[in-house]
Amino acid sequence: MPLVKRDDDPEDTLDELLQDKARIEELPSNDDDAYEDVESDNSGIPFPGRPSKAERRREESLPPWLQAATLNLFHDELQTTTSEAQTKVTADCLPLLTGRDTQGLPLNSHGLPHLRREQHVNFLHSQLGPFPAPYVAIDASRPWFFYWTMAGLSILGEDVRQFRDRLMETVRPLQNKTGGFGGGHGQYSHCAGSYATVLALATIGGLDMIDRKAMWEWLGTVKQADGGFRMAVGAEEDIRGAYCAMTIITLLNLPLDLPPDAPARKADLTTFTDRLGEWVGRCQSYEGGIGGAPTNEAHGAYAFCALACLSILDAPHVSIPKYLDAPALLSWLAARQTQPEGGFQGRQEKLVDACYAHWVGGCWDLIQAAVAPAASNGMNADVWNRAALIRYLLTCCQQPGKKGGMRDKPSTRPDAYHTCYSLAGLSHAQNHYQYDKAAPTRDGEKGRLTAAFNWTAEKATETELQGWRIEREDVVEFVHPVFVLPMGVVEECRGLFEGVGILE
Ligand code: FPP
Ligand code: K
Ligand code: ZN
Repeated sequence: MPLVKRDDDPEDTLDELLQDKARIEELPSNDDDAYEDVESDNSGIPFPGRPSKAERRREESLPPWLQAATLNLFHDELQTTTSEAQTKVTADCLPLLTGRDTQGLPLNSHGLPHLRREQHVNFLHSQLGPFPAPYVAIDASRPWFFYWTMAGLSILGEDVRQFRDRLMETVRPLQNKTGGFGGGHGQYSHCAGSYATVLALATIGGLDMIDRKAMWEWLGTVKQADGGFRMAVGAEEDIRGAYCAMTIITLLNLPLDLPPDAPARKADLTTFTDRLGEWVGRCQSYEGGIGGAPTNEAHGAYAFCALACLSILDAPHVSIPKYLDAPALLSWLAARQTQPEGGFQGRQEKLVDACYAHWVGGCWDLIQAAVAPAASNGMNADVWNRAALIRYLLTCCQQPGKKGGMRDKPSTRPDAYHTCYSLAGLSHAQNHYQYDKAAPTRDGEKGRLTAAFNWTAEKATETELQGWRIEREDVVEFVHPVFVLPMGVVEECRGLFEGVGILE
């Protein structure tokens, strides 16, 4: 952050600035009473927003233009709807982050709440339905509920195969004869509904109920001449479509060749991947982040779609720098972690939200594999704060009481979407994911995109867990960095249709 000088005193020279810098460096940073306020609140968690006495003394000894308030670290002098909303969120979060208010949750030895596994499992079970009448408004999102619940339960370590028959019966009417899945019975096929259904079916081992040939043909109707994908025939073309379509193609091992009748063939495209990387590249905005479509505002959810889509096309260190300004994206992503909350916001000047623990938090494995490959111990490359994200999720986003589930932020109610993506975000923060450049392709995989199958996962060390103030029992399962599924499920999918054409 640039140090903006606020008083317009022309007398201040570079010499003075340097003297102030020297003074700051001399100030005690670790004196004995630095944490006295923290000790008194008994949580053992360093306070992110409220300064200790020593910090206050240090702050007061600084020239006014270097003080936190001047630098807008804590408050914006200009009151706007945006700044008021931010102030309120910070006020809601601080007591939870610092352990002043533990919401009655059982705490670990560091003073952080334990992960409420059992309650979150129960909450996700409740999200399988039946639902009260107002849920009709999200009828078209039914496949998402299948995915969020199956993925969320899996990340918590539950065996979801118990839902196999029930889920297959439920999604059967959603599959259209012309290929793909709609959001509900009788609805047109849609990339989002198809993606969520394919992923949910994958978790329960139910992919063979899919008509792969029809899916391939339907996807051919949404591929566009400019390289991107529409969400449905005649619907918006955006980067969700690109990620969803490439995920479906890869997991189901559909041919990369466009079907003979695909409209994009008229523009001389012959495969699903033609012009796709270039189209994704066009979604990068002047901010460095990724918009939903070319010229749109950058948003974290779309950054994940872009990085994951490129990581399907090829190895991340090949495809990401090829189509994106990766350093600019890295820098944009790094600015999305909010303080003092510690979670991620979706875009500039907006509020922290737990779902971005995945949409932004899931970008790190992908982009770091491209531009900041980890040291051999795999732990030195982070440009984000894992401990802060973990603390935000455990303290601010777990619904207290019997109900369980996870929420966007303390002022909101838990839902299946935030529960799933909070848990996925927790998994990104608590575990290590590496792209294995040396991973071999297998016999029978010629012509298939295999890059996304080359990820390995590793648990954190005891020292890391200490540093993040969590205990082993609160660590969740691995999630695949590209497909957001259990690692084992992806491995199973890889083998399932290996060498199986679409006419069989
Ligand atoms: C803004 O909502 C949100 C967006 C512009 C994008 C949302 C998209 C996703 C979460 C997922 C897309 C990915 C797939 C695979 C379907 P807002 O203005 O309510 O939130 P904000 O204030 O946090 O930006
Ligand atoms: K939001
Ligand atoms: Zn959210």
